[in-house]
Amino acid sequence: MLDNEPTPVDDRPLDLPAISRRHLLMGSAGALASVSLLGFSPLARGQAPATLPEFAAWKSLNDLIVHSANTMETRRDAIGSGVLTPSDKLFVRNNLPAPDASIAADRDAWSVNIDGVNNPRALTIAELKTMGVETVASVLQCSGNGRAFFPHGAGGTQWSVGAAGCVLWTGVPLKTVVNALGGVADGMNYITSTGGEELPAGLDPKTIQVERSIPLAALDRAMLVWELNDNPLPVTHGGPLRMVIPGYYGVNNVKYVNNVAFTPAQTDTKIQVSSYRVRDIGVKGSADQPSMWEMNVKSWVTSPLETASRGRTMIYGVAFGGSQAVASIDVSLDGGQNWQAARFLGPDLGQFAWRPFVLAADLAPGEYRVVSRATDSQGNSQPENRIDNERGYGHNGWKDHGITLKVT
Ligand SMILES: Nc1nc2c(c(=O)[nH]1)N[C@H]1C(S)=C(S)[C@@H](COP(=O)(O)O)O[C@H]1N2
Ligand SMILES: [Mo]
Repeated sequence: MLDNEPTPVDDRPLDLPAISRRHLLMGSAGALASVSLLGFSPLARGQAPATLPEFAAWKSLNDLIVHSANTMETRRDAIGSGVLTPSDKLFVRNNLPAPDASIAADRDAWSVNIDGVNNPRALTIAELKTMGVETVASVLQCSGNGRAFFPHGAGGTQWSVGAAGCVLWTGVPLKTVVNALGGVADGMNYITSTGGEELPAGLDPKTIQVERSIPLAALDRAMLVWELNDNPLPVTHGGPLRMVIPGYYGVNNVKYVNNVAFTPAQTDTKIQVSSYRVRDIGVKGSADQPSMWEMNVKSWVTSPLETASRGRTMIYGVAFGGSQAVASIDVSLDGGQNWQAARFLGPDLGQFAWRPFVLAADLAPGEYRVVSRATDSQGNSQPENRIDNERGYGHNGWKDHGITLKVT
């Protein structure tokens, strides 16, 4: 196994037999060192490694909870009240070991094959950069963000709130590329993106490859991205090139993308067919269940989280609409009995961005249950309760995301 997860493993597609670990270690000496340093050996739950894995060594350790060598989340108290998440605080989640840093040695030479268009061909980043460029702010969030709040013990990384961040992506809209290649071929219904990780030998690629299909309608927002927060996209986050689908869960944002195909049907990879499927507890994943595509409306308080002094307290949090813009945010200090409108803070970076919020509260000594509830531009509000499901996906219930504040 590649992760520190007990079985059933995670929202990742991997159920690798023990021998496969050896295949995965066959890479460069550097990869070998980083693997043995943090180990893919199981860590006891709650026992975090004290260091960052080599491929994410540039990250801010103090701002992260390191769940495993492949999974790091932003600490709730490190999210802050900023409009954007600094790259060194952004969560990391890899289903497969990250490729070697050398894949970004010559970024402009990275090539992506575009298929299922009228004039299919491969394009380098250098060529993509001549076709068009846009910047979008969007929330990147893992499907399992909030999994730790499911009482049935949903298998996988026990993310709290920090498997999410709001960042700037710069690249070319996929639609621009497709138009330059004669448009989408007839009869195509999905956009299928393939991750460029090297796959271990001896295993059926379908069971491990990160290849995801999303509805063709997402062509209006899809981007091929080479910058994160105004800097070259780190390999840690999918550089040199990544597919970004604003408003869609993290897994659809394929890193190290080397193939984009317009396809009549969804890919038959395991990560598409049976992983990332929402179903009742105890039920196996299958293609007839909803896939983790568009995100829903969500918010949480980020400060203060435990204690405050009596008097005026500024309560901060973040809110986003998911696939829609967020429209309003309410905060309750008594566990959801009474609600007050909070104020959005800072510039609005658009439909797919999150918005920090703040509520000024005058607090007498005592205990407060602080919860937040966002509403999107279509009038959808966060539900009170989570919808229980086998893998703990898509949790946007406001009750579980609350905090208990002691005011003295
Ligand atoms: N090629 C590739 N793309 C990938 C993954 C991966 O393992 N390989 N993980 C996916 C998942 S499950 C998530 S949540 C996001 C995490 O992105 P980040 O590591 O940049 O935060 O990347 C997605 N894209
Ligand atoms: Mo994810």
